[in-house]
Amino acid sequence: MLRKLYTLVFVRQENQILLGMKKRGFGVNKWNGFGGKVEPNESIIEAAARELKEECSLEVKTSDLKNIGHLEFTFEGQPTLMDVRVYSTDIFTGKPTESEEMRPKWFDVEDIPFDEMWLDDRLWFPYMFQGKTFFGRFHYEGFEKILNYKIEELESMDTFYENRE
Ligand code: 6OG
Repeated sequence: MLRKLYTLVFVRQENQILLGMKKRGFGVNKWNGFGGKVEPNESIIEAAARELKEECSLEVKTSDLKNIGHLEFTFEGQPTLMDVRVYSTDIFTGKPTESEEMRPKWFDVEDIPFDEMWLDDRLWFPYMFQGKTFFGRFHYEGFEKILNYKIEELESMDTFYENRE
């Protein structure tokens, strides 16, 4: 199966999390973190910082991005696996600003708009909010139905990647 690498960044501030309403393309009309495809000439973490800046103008140092999770998405009948590296930070500069791709908005963590998000989010966000590192695998049929999935807490992201190689 062809694996494609993506990033997904969540910016935190006190009791809030920054989400963006996707205005076009994959996941349009859903709130999500900020991210996208890793380009051939950059590291995953550089891609994470670049996408955050492109999509909502916030700047982060790569050393302040914490890898908190690993998500894999497959879609029935499609040959590619989306390999999504999830990062979190509460250290950033700038003010969230709307871009052509995303409309950013702060949400209280008790008030996440799950009804307007990917179905998987309500399954793994609790791990993120409890400060756990996690692995999740989701197999979708279309975009609104999960046929099967697995989520587990990880001891650490480092041991997860060491054991996969
Ligand atoms: P662009 O197409 O904008 O990158 N992504 C998902 N995020 C969640 N929470 N659930 C999913 O369930 C997702 N599938 C993809 C990865 C797509 C962005 O959307 C994320 C990227 O940050 C299926 O370049």
